[in-house]
Amino acid sequence: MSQAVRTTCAYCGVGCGVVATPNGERSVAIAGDPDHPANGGRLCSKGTHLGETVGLEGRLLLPMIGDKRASWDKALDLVARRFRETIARHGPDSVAFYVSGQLLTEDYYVANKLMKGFIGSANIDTNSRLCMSSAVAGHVRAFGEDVVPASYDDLDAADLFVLVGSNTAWCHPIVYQRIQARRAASGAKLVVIDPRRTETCEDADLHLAIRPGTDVALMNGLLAYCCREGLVDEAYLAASVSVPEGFWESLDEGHDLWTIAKVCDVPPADLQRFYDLFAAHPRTVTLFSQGINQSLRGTDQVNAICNVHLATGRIGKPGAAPFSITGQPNAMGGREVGGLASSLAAHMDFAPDNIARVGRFWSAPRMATKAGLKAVDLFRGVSEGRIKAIWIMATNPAVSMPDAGRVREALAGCPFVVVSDVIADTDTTRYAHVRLPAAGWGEKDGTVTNSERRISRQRPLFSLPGEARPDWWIVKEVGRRMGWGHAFAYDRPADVWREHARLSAYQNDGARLFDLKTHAAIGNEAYDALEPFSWGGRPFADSRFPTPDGRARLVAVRQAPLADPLSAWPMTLNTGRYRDQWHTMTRTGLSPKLARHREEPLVEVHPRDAERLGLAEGDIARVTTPQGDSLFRVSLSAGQRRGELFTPIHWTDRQSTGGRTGLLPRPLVDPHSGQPGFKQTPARAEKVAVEWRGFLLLHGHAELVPDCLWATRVTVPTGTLYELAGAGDPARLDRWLPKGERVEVSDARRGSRRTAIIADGRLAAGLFIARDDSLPPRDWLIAQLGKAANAAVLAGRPAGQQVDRGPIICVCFDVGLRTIVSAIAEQALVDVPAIGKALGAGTNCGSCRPALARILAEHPPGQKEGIA
Ligand SMILES: Nc1nc2c(c(=O)[nH]1)N[C@H]1C(S)=C(S)[C@@H](COP(=O)(O)OP(=O)(O)OC[C@H]3O[C@@H](n4cnc5c(=O)[nH]c(N)nc54)[C@H](O)[C@@H]3O)O[C@H]1N2
Ligand SMILES: Nc1nc2c(c(=O)[nH]1)N[C@H]1C(S)=C(S)[C@@H](COP(=O)(O)OP(=O)(O)OC[C@H]3O[C@@H](n4cnc5c(=O)[nH]c(N)nc54)[C@H](O)[C@@H]3O)O[C@H]1N2
Ligand code: SF4
Ligand SMILES: [Mo]
Repeated sequence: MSQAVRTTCAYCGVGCGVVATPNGERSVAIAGDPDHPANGGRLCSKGTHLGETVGLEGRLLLPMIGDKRASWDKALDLVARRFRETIARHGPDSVAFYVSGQLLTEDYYVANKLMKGFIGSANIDTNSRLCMSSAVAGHVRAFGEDVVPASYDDLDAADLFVLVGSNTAWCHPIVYQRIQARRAASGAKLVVIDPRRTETCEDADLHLAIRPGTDVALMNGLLAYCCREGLVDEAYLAASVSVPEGFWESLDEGHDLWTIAKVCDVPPADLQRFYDLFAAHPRTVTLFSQGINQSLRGTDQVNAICNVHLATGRIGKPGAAPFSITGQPNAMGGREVGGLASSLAAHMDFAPDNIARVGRFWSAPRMATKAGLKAVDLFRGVSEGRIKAIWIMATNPAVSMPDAGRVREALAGCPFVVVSDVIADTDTTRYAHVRLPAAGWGEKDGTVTNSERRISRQRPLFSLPGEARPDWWIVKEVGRRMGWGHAFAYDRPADVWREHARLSAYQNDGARLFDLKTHAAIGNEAYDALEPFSWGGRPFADSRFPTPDGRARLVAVRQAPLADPLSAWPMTLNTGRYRDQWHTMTRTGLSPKLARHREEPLVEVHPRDAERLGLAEGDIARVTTPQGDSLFRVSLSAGQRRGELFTPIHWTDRQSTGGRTGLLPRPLVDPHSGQPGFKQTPARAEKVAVEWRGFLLLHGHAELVPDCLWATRVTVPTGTLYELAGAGDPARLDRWLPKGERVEVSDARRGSRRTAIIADGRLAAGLFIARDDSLPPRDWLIAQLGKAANAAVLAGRPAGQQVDRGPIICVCFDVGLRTIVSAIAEQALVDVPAIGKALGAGTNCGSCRPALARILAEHPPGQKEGIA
């Protein structure tokens, strides 16, 4: 057993501390770090199962030029030469970097410095543009600087939580658990504002299922109410906030309860209840995420929230703040180094004295003089041939950009594409001329900043596999080879950290809250031992803001008119996340446990819409938008608003023939932030004719996806499962079966066929096809993979036993829906803790607790068992 290492989770912006104990070659035991202030020892399902994702399956381990392996020298020389040549012929703006909130701060800093100080362009943008750039733009408008004025301590002090456009229970589970703990301890209230009824709403005091895109009306309505009821803090406004002329008058008309209820399409009584809760609880934290940011009016929506907090003085005090919760582990670190095309560095913009100051600090030969292209424009630049060389790091834009089909075409036509990734074959690396193998989580060494401005170390657990190298090293080597060796002479992440910290303090004198001077001179050992710390203290506690006059600003924002659905596009497509998958699944996709929560990409539809569209549970539907189309498995959900569809962002060409959500959103953006409006795309859905369904099970890890109408790969213990559906003769699937003894039964009348391949007496594969609903459950067969077997496996179950546990709800203890429902009935379990006592479910990471609460509500004890 090796030493335990304290590090930070690979996934979301909650930034939980992890204690990782390597216990063999690429194997590690994971626990929450009880001493980390972000999580106090807790981890969600994704963090808990990090150990299942550190294997080397699919890793990119060598630099590759085209399909040939290359030495690092050759690959780096080529990248440096092609970028140099392109700049020499077409100028600095003909090249671009597209980077990521999954880089460490040190990686990010070096990439930003190379582009903005040495290449002389600001064409470096990041996937954070798709994620929280509206929050950045809103903060700058309201406070003068991109400062998140909240911390997790505020969650422990709040009396009212308002979650707007955030599925916190799934996407920031430990924040959600902290909210729940506060509610249990103090009776604090929870209001959720989301067009969908998500699991976050399960236990809420109030859920407002507003019409999508009406958040400005809702918040302005609340502000008008505050005005009427005397909740506006006049003294605070007078001392600390600038109010534009006509601001209050603009709220006089059209902001009464009835009008707002109508615009937002919520019951007036519910709206009144929201107002009452707001009035009764001055300690309010409003947490917001992608339902607010990913909108064509994202920045205005952020300011509508900030306006309410500023006007009521609910900011800079314990338990009172607007709180933008960030998505990626280092979204905030990226903002701090200035990794967005619209900022320069260290919370400085492109004002002339900032350019001069940063130029002096870097001794930069060629400073960028203006903002660069934002993500959507940047890929448009590639598509129009203005950008002729692009370097993509730690992001998968062929999947995650809006209108991803056009992004793929742009990359296919780009003269020079470099991709640094940990995975060899992603939908983006397929377009790369050069692939550079980056160090991944568990190997990387540096810092990340979480949602509450807390900086923590990520520390290595394993030595670098193959020839993988950290991103900061790769970028500095290219900088050196482009001729700037002196400026990129870093030997270790701590060298980069010190420079970054010094820049934040350089000629700052309190002008910017972001200032790391206390950590600028630390030695290598102190850096290695760095404990989590946050910068900025309690921002705005002194009621002063980083604007020229020291005052915050109310920003007049109006609800944009709502377009009626067009006849060709009668539905609206909303997109987002699943509890147990992370983005394009390059890592969570390796975990059999995490795969169990949602095995396939679903399109969620309200049952009444489904009826109208002729869709039934389990059907395959084609979702079409003006941008493209893709197939999804239909899931009926009464939690959907009528007229809306919801699809997940996770599935790629690597896992499935369908589920390609990225092809569907339009490349339209918020005018202030450039953030795409991912949450509302005109769409339609229709049933796709399927003649048969089936599944293919293979022993061992498999990479390819069978080419039939519907094929989705699911990682299972010791093998791979493909869920299948199609039309025509399924016989061509036979070529996916390995060699071995073939046993088969078929029923010509029902059109079903069951085939198993037995190699050396063990089950190597199974292919089950049916034209009715006679497919056996998968669990037992999965457990037989690689085990001694004979033709009896074709039954799909052991003789005489019922083994179907139903869909897995608790991935930690592998507890299925049917097991839970029977236990509730048989043991008269009355609440979630009782289920935990009986079955273990929900007692480890806790991510499934909202689901358990829902199951209890749907199948209360005393009711006769029965699941549709
Ligand atoms: N499990 C998991 N967790 C993650 C991630 C992951 O991939 N998987 N990714 C991380 C990242 S990078 C991010 S950015 C965060 C995102 O975290 P969230 O923002 O919580 O996640 P989303 O599912 O994108 O969207 C949130 C909600 O916005 C709602 N919404 C849509 N339109 C509107 C609207 O007009 N108004 C309002 N009020 N709400 C609306 C949607 O219905 C959805 O439930 O999650 C982070 N955490
Ligand atoms: N329709 C729709 N689209 C969306 C969203 C939505 O809600 N709806 N959400 C948007 C948001 S908020 C986000 S954040 C994006 C996320 O979208 P992406 O950033 O494209 O998704 P990831 O799968 O996280 O991509 C990370 C890539 O980096 C690789 N990687 C991991 N660690 C490292 C490392 O240390 N170094 C290097 N070089 N590579 C590494 C991974 O293998 C993977 O290929 O998607 C956006 N797209
Ligand atoms: S909430 Fe979950 S995914 Fe996010 S940092 Fe914590 S353990 Fe990781
Ligand atoms: Mo994100």
